[in-house]
Amino acid sequence: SRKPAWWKESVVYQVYWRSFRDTDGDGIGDLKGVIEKLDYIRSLGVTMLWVNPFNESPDKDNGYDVSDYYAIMKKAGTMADFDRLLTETHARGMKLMMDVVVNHTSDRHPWFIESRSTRNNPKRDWYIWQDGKDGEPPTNWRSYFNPSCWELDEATGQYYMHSFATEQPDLNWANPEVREEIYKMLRFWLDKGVDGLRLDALALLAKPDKYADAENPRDIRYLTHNPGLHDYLQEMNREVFRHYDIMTVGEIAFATPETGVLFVDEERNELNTLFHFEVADEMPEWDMVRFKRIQMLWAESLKGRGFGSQFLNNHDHTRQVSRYGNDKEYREESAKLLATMIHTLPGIPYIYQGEEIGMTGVRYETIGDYQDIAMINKYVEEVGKGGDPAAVLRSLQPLSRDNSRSPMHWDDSTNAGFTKGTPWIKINPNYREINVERAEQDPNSVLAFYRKLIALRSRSPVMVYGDFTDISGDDAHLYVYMREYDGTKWIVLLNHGESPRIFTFPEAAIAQKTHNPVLVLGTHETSETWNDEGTIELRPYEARIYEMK
Ligand code: TEU
Repeated sequence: SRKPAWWKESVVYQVYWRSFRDTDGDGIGDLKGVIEKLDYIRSLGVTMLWVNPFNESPDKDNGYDVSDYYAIMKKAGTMADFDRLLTETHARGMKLMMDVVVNHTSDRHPWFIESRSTRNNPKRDWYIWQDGKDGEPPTNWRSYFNPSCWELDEATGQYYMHSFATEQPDLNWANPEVREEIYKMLRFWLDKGVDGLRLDALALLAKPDKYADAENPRDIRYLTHNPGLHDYLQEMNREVFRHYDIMTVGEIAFATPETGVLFVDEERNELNTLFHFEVADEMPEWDMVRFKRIQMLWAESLKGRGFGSQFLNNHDHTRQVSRYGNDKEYREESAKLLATMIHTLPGIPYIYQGEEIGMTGVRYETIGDYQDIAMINKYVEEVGKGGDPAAVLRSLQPLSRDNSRSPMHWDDSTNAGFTKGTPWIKINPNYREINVERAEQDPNSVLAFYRKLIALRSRSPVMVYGDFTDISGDDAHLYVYMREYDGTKWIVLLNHGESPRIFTFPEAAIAQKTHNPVLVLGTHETSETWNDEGTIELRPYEARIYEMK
């Protein structure tokens, strides 16, 4: 995995277009809005945009329910807008990554409409249909968004499977016609010049080989990593990926260091990179010791074999400064510290829109203000079981996907400069304080820091290809590691916490400064390094990167 490749050097900026910039006043962002802001995105120094799904869709799950893979959602714009977005992105030296949803379609997709029409329709087998068991669903499996992944189709008397919402029936990947149709669709977009694919919910493509009850239905791992999955990915690579100079990243739920490497091992010809969720899904709040262990195990397992990703938030996960930093007294400091960490750990860094100005999670007052289908379904389920509505709402707020879906803050004008209409989802009231315009005027802003960090990567191969060694052990707040590549040696020091802390280097050689440490970048002004005893004091949420000259 040391072999240089452009995609390994990527810094990706995720654009949740419906919440980015609205140009036509309907309250929903659009592709024209993304085009309008391309110079801003370019100014960050990122190399690639990941744009969330914009295919035609009834929009039950914000575009993750596609009804026409060859058309643009009307809310997003037209095919001409898309073509211009691609050209304009390329004209600025950046690449475009599309988000493709191939595990399921919308229930309004013509394939599904045909499939459900009669039991002997030629497309019946394009989805997963099963008979019920004694008037009950075929199995006790849950879906991500509902108590059951099975929905009875009254007309034909069978159940179809949906791993997500009822309106998102799962495709049957065991059927070669389905696979060929998906490959054809991918080629259509790649032939247009799309440079990358973010492949949604990939771990779910292969279904369990037996339709039998799960022992613990709440742990939905059984929906993922089933036999046949890697055959599909190798076929997809053979049929599509390898014929284009692209970057592929798979969303692989429940990937572990042992199973994850199988998706990205360069010898296996499946995907370039993956997202795993050991942090975003499985670490509810900051846990430094656990985080270090996760990083170390992934670094060990990917070393020399494949490439991973680094992210702490996206459109499904609460904003990182609120969840993993301190969005009150240390909002700017902790936003910078988390950024330093994500950009200096091994793997491709992802920035979710608004993260670069330290946007925080939202708290809407009523369930009616929330739009996230996952949250709303969970609310209905819990209240239905007798939960107190106010308590249920409170329990769902911290991790609601809407935390990161509230619109981007451009300036302090009405609706944060996002729209002249009524926004589809409420704006976070703190936009007057946290917005791009204001950040642009402050040389010490989070935004200015992101620009420095990203520029640093473009001239520092050590950030991309460097070996990684954690030298901080199990310290619960300090994270200190080395990156080394081709004679360049870096030491990154991070103090994740609200009090000053002293770090003592374990290794005598480093402590004795056999090299001269030069500060490459830091979150705070400083002229000191470590002293002769090999100790160094870091302020709350301070991060420093040293090069050993
Ligand atoms: O998410 C899939 C998914 O499994 C997430 O719900 C989960 O939180 C996690 O990140 C993976 O373990 C994708 C999309 O990102 C999400 O927005 C869609 O709702 C979902 O697929 C269905 O298409």
